[in-house]
Amino acid sequence: MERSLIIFKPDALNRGLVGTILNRFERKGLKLVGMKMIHLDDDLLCDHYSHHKEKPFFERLAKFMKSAPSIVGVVEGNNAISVVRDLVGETKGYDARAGTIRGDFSLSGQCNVIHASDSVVSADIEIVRFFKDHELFDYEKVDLNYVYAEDEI
Ligand code: FUP
Repeated sequence: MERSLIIFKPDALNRGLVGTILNRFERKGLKLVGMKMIHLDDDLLCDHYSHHKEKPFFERLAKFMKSAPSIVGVVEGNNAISVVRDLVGETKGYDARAGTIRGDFSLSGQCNVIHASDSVVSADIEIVRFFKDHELFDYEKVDLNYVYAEDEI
């Protein structure tokens, strides 16, 4: 099973959308294996957004991401990376399709409420960046046999 890092960004916290967004992942059948609140700092942001560091919007993005705490989580499931990205939608809220999280809750290219890992390689790096081993939990989710067929587990 794959794991994806998700970040509920400062706009999700300030707009009271954390529970609503988490519900989208839970009702899909994804298993929550870790979650905590953190205040992102410059070191974490430079690592996490290293691909944007030279972009003109980076300073503005960093200011936004430091403006309030975020909630980071890890969800697990079959094909979790692409499943979560599909639930999340396109980067810019005004481009994202209705029915996706960003499509339903964001109108912005910056304040787009949620981050999700974009590949297995990124997920591996991002999960280690935000979580220590003991902060991730292995447990048997009781609905497993109703979320998946026997040969999918
Ligand atoms: P995504 O993987 O969909 O989060 O998209 P990116 O990695 O390309 O972008 C990361 C974050 O940078 C976005 F969530 C918001 C911010 N961003 C901007 O503020 N302006 C832009 O033009 C592009 C991205």
